[in-house]
Amino acid sequence: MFSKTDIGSGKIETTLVAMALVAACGGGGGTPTSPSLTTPPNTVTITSSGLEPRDLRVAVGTQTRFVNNDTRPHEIRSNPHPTHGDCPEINDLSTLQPGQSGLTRAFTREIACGYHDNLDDTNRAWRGQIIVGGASAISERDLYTY
Ligand SMILES: [Cu+2]
Repeated sequence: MFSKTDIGSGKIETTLVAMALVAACGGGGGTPTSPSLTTPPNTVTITSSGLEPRDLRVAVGTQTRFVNNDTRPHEIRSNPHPTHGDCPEINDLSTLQPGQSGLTRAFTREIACGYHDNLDDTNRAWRGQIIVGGASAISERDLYTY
């Protein structure tokens, strides 16, 4: 007897796994460079190297908490220095000692509020903005020069 050699009968079944690669783009229509709206509690953390985040977008009617995690005091005040008139809501913050935190007053209108550290007002590390509602953000150049 002879055995039939099974040549070529091995059927290679290739399973194709369709990898559905979801594109990373969200498809939203927002401005890519604009910070997204955060939900309360809105917090800016002051660190030894700067503000986190520097640009914070918040909803109308909300307050923002500043937490001083640096080793020196900071006095956050509204731009422009030294009159501090743009956003008085920010000026309610007391001088924050290391480890302290404080709240702004609630922001009641759509506005971009630039601020700085009144104890070190020329230092870019302490210049940031709170963008309320749909207001346009302050450009980096304007934020640093006001
Ligand atoms: Cu000032």
